[in-house]
Order: sequence, then C-alpha cells, then structure tokens
Amino acid sequence: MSQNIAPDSAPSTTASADPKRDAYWMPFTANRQFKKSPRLLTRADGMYFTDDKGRQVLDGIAGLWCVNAGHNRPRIVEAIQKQAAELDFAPPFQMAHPKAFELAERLVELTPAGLNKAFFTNSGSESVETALKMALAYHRVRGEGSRTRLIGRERGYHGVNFGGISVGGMVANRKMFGTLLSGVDHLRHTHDPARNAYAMGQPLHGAELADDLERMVALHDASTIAAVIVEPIAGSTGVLIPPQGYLQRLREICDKHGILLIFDEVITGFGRTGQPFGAQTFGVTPDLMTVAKGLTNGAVPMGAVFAKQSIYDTFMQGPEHLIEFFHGYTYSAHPLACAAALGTLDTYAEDGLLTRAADMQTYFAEALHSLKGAPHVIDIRNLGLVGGVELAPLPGEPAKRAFSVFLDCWEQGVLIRTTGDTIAFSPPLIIETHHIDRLIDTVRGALQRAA
Ligand code: PXG
Ligand code: PLP
Repeated sequence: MSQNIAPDSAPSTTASADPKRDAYWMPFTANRQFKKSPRLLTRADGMYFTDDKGRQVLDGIAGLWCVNAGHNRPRIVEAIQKQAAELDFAPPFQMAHPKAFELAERLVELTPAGLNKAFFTNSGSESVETALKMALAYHRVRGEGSRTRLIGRERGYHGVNFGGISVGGMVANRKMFGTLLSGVDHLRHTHDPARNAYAMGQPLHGAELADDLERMVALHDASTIAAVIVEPIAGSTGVLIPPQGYLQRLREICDKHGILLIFDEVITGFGRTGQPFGAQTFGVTPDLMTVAKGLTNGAVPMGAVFAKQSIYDTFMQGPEHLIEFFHGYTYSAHPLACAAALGTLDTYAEDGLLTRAADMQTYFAEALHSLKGAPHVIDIRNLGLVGGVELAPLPGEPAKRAFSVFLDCWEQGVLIRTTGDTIAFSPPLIIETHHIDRLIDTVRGALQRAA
C-alpha cells in the first residue's frame, strides 16, 4: 500500500460538527459548508417541502426539475406501495414484466409521431449514454461504421457519465476527468445577451448558429459524424431558450447529411414547455429523445430513450435468437419505477398537467420579467414554466452572488436553484398564481438585500 494513503484509523481532518454527517459524500454540493449548516428536507406535499425544523418551504424548482405534478400525489404513492408488495424485481434481460410493456405503450402515445420505441434506463445520464451508443451502433449496423463522431454543444449538460460529459459543454464537469471520449466536437452555444437580452420566450436572433454544423461537416466530413445532441432548452447552464428557427435549421442540416439528431429532453420533457415534450413545442422531431426526471415525477429513479421506428427496425435483423443491441441496465424497467411512471401519467392526464404550462406561461413570464430593473439583474429568459434570471457576478467571485440569493430565499421559505450567476425557476406544473407571486417577490427581496 502506498505510504501516502492514511490508515483508516486516522482522524478525519474535514470532519463536520456533527459526526453523524461525516460519512455521506454529497453530490454536486459544497460538502464542508453544507455540513456546518445543513438544509434538511423531511417531508413534502403539493407545492411545499417541510424542513427538519418544521418550516414550510415553497418548491420553486420541482425538486430538481422533476416533481412536475407536485409532491405526494396519491396515485403515485399507491402505485409504488402496491407494486413493492406484488413484484419487487424482475430481471430485464431475456425476461420482462407486464407493466414495462404497458408503460412503453402509454409513453409512445405522448411522444411526437414516429418516436414509437422506448428503451428504459435509470437516470438522465444513463439515457444519454444509451442514446449515444444507439446512434453509433445504428450506423454500424447499416454498414456506415465510419460514422463515429459525436457532436455536442458548448454549455450543454448531458449528465455526468463519460459520454455525457464528453458531448457536454460545462467546463467544471469536464476538466478534472482526463481526455474523455475522442472524436467529439461542439457547436457554439446560443447565448447572445447582446442581441437577445430580456427576450420573452424564444429570442429572435441566432438561428444561423445552427450553421456551425455545416462547418463541422466541412471539417470532418459527414461520413464520420454519427449524431448531434442538444437540449431543446439548455437548463443546467442557465436556461438558454433556442432562438427562433434554430432547431429547425439543425434538423435540416442533419437530414441533408444523414446525421442523427438527439434531443436531450431530461428537463424539457413531461409538460415543462407547455406540450408533453419540447419537440412538440418547438415543432421539430428528433431521431432519438432522452428523458428522465418527470417520467416518474421524481418518485423512483427512471429514464428512457425514445427511438424512431426506422432505427429500431435497423437493429432487428440477423438470427432471431441473438441479442440485437448489447446494452441495458440491471434496473432497466424496474417494476417500482414502471408503477410510479404509470401513476405519474395518470396524474398528469387527470390534472391536464402536460399542457398546463401553456396556460400559466403568460402570468409566469410577466411576473418573472417584473424583476427587470431589480438590483444585479442583467437578463431574464423564459418559456413555458421554466425561467432564468441572470445576475451580474460579484467581481472576481463568480456564482457567489446568486448563491447568496439562494440562501436568502431558503431563509424566507422558498427553494430556488442557482447555476453560476443565473437563478433558475422550474416550479411544479400545479403552481397557482399566488405561488408565482410569492416566488418572485421573495427573489426580489433577496436581490435587494444581496451584496
Ligand atoms: N440531460 C439533461 C438535459 C439534464 O438536465 C441530465 C441529462 C442528467 O440526468 P440525471 O438524472 O443523471 O441527473 C440532466 C440533469 C440543475 C440540475 O440544477 C440539472 C440536472 C441535474 C442536476 C441539477 O441545473 N439535470
Ligand atoms: N459492475 C458489476 C461488477 C456488475 O456485475 C454490474 C451488473 O451486473 C454492473 C457494474 C452494472 O450495474 P447496472 O446494471 O446496475 O448498471
């Protein structure tokens, strides 16, 4: 054993004040700061969390862009409870259970026409890896195995696994992890505050940025490019709404060159933009579409990839006893996740939630844009029930000002999310106008107090 590795008995130099909070290495969290002053959620119902001190906290971000129907929905709770007692697990390889088929059928009724095959995963990150592998294998099965290149976009977020961080464009998520996948290139991002600041809905300028793909074709040749992956709305890097005509142009260029178009709809799926999927809101159908989060209302981890019939059909050749696609997860189509997803789809249907954002978006947009002129605000972006308010960073201390607004809102009993210096809003789709007022007023107050 290396001399540099401390023996297990050595006292931790980073131990938190409470020894019971030592063992958990928290994801995407400032661990030392958090453990000194934890923010613990113990219950949730409807639009509210309850914290460990019994405070009600308004959920302005649907948990983490996932609890689209609000918390503690009876149909979902009951479906999970019943399923756990009936069938806890069924192997998904060479075996199945009925709800996996039922769920796939129900889902492809909601997806854009043509995306009628569903492959199940356990998260958005796994959905992304799955879609990238499908794209590579699809071209190879068709006899175009030279198409190995994957194109992502600057400021893209596609989860945290190696494929996803390779095509993704967030520096902090990439720089620590070596050389990543080879043969990846990136389109420029579409954020252009000089021309588009404070646009309501889709900004006017920037469709021509899709022509970057032509530049890549000219550089690499189309015969080496398998797929392009983009989020219809980039969520994690600060709510970047696609310029008018941008996604259409990307679709046209992909078609011209035989490149697959992948939409990562992990955030935009399940009603966030006013239609079931962003593809429908923006009127552009991809070849592959990744989802997670809202698929089970966040209640059980689950993701999925939707594929066009023609992609599925391409794989279905050769001897019938052989596996067509060497990929899958132990927990693909887990019975608890399928039950939760079916309960979620029932809830969405009964409450009309998959189109409710379209009804609420005008009120939400006006409330959000009323923050124009509040201290530090330099841009506001919105579509459906997703919003971003960008702040001028504190000189030399990026992300600190927005984080202080986050902490202030938490003190006031409102949960928001900040990424860099952008405040992100993605409330449950059950939100009412009085919740919107409270959310925006709380942020306004916090901005006035922020340094
Ligand atoms: N693709 C997209 C577009 C996402 O937004 C993932 C993939 C990965 O999903 P999983 O389930 O593996 O986390 C995401 C996830 C934030 C935030 O605050 C966003 C996500 C996750 C955590 C935080 O912006 N999106
Ligand atoms: N690692 C080992 C040693 C395994 O046996 C397996 C699955 O059998 C995995 C990783 C992958 O796990 P999962 O299918 O849950 O992604």
